[in-house]
Amino acid sequence: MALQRVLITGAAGNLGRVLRERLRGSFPVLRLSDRDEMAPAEPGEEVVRCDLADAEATQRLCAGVDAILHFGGRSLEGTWPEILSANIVGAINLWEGARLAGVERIVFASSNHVIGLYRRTEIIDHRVMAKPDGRYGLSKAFGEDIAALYANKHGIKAFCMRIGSCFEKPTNRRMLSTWLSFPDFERLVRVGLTADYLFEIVYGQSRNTRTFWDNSNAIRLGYDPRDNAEVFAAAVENKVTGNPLSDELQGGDFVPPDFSGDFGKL
Ligand code: NAI
Ligand code: 15L
Repeated sequence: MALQRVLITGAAGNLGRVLRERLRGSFPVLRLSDRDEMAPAEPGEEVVRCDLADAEATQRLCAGVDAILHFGGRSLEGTWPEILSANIVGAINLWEGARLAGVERIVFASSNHVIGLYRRTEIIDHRVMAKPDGRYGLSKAFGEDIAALYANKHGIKAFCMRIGSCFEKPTNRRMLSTWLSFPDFERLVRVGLTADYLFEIVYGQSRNTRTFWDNSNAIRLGYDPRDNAEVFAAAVENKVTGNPLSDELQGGDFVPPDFSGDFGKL
C-alpha cells in the first residue's frame, strides 16, 4: 500500500534537511521532527518538536505514521550519558512507539562506525561481526540490533544504512572510499522506503573506486549509485593525518581518542 505519512526524525540536522528538500511532495504528508527548532511547515508537512528520550512524546510522534526515516540522535562520539539518552533510549522509544502505532517500516541511519576497527585493506560486507570504534559506533550497533528484534518479532521492516560520509564533497583521502553523495543518498533512502525485505543492512556509499565495502546487498535490493568520489581525488589525496590509527582503520578520526588496544591484533 502507498505510504501516506512518512516521519523524519533528526529533521533539523544536516541529512534531515537534505531529506526534507529531496522528498518534498513524494508522499501526502511528511512529518518532520527534531528536538531542535525546524523551519515552519509548508503544505504537505507537519512539524513536531520532540525529544526522543521522552517515551510518551515519542509514542505520540509515531501515531498515524506508515514509515519512519530515523535520523535523529547524536551523530558523533559523545560521553556515555549523551550516547545513552539520544541513541540508546531514543532508539528504544522510537521502535516501541512504532510498534504501538503499527508502523510498517523504519529506515535507520546507522553508521560505518559500527565496523570502524576493521582495516582499510579488508573489503567487508554487511555480514561481518560488528567492531565498533567507540561509544557512538556501539550505539549504532545497538540500533541495528533493536531493528532486528522488532523486525523478526513484530514484523516492522528495517533497512539499516551504515552510512559512510554523506557530505556535499569528500574532504580527505578517507572519504574517497566512504563518500555518499546527496543524490545517491536519496536513491538509497528510496530503496529503503519501497523494496521488499524484512531486515537488511546495507552500506551508504556512492560507487567509489576505493571502497572498503562490498555493497552487493544494497545492489540486490535495487540501489543504483551513480557518483564516484574519485573525481575529487586530486583535491583531497594528500589529506591524511599521519596517525596509523586513523589512516589505516576504516573509522578514521573516530579511532584514536582513548585508544589503548593492540593495533597489531586488529
Ligand atoms: P546532525 O547532528 O546534523 O543531525 C542529528 C539531529 O538529531 C540534530 O538535528 C539533533 O538536534 C537531533 N537529535 C539529537 N538528539 C536528539 C534527541 N534526543 N531527540 C530528538 N532529536 C535529537 O547529523 P547528520 O549528519 O544529519 O546525521 C543524521 C543521522 O545520520 C545521525 O543519526 C547520524 O548518526 C547518521 N549518520 C550520518 C553520517 C553523515 O555522514 N552525515 C554518517 C553516518 C551516520
Ligand atoms: C558518522 O557517523 C558521522 O555522523 C559523520 O559526521 C561522519 O563523521 C561520518 O560518520 C564519517 O565517518 O565520515
